[in-house]
Amino acid sequence: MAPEQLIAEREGPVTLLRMNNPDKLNALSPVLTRELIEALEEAGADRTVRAVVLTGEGRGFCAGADLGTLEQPYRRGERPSLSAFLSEGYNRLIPLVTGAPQPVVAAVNGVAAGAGVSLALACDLRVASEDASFTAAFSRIGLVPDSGACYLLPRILGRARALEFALLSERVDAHAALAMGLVNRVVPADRLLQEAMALARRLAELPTVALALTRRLFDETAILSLQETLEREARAQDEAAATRDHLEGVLAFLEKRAPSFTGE
Ligand code: LHQ
Repeated sequence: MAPEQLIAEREGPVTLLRMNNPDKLNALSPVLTRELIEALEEAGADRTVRAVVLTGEGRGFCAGADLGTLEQPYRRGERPSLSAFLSEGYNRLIPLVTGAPQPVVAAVNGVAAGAGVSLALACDLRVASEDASFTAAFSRIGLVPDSGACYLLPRILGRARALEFALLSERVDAHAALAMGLVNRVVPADRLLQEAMALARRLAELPTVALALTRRLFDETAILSLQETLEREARAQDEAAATRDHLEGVLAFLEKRAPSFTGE
């Protein structure tokens, strides 16, 4: 069945995923969440996909959980379990981004709120349009940050800025987001996709296995001692060294030519 709320396109080695629920600023409805999970599983299983770009249609990147789905149960006085909701949805989605075998770039075209911020933070790099903005949103509805935000926010922003962002839920514009380190670069709105795709193509030419191992090491070693980190790095280095791309990188250097990496 064709996806209803996600447009998946392939441009050479890059998969472009466009969230397409624009009337709700791409809020993560159950349909969109499922379709993102399926598309990321598919990209993750395809070794010819060497980078993924995630963006939103319309004026939103992603407004977080679709609060409309809570309306009926809440009005009936029911309190469905949010932990069950998270386990089935966002807690499956986020690791598919942070653990993807290829780099994932967020092209943040508009507002990102709640789990939409978490989704952007889960990506390896964030390119924001000048029209983008960010708000934690969770505290405004009496919730705690979820979908990995409690792990990612303090690591990306530092504890003090992360707490300010999470507690106040102020709307931060693209330039302030750049100054805080929330995004990697800001570009004019009409160049966003072009810039994000160019970055993804650059990433797609790099040794894919080593890139994924680098990200995994950063995540795994965040809570380890230096000694444990040295051991993890050494083990991952054996994995990286077993790739064809490592051999190619070394030989290309010795032969004074540009390397041609294949992701193998
Ligand atoms: C929306 C949404 C939305 C539905 C805009 N849902 N329709 C939560 C609960 C359950 C399980 C566990 O996890 C979570 C995690 C979370 O993500 S909690 C955080 C959920 N997200 C929010 O609280 C954000 C709610 N949205 C907003 O605060 C604003 O819409 C933002 C700041 C994103 C944008 O503001 P504006 O630019 O002023 O746009 P707007 O408010 O006019 O929104 C445009 C439309 O989108 C509007 O519909 P309408 O029919 O009136 O045109 C909104 O109702 C709809 N929309 N976010 N999350």
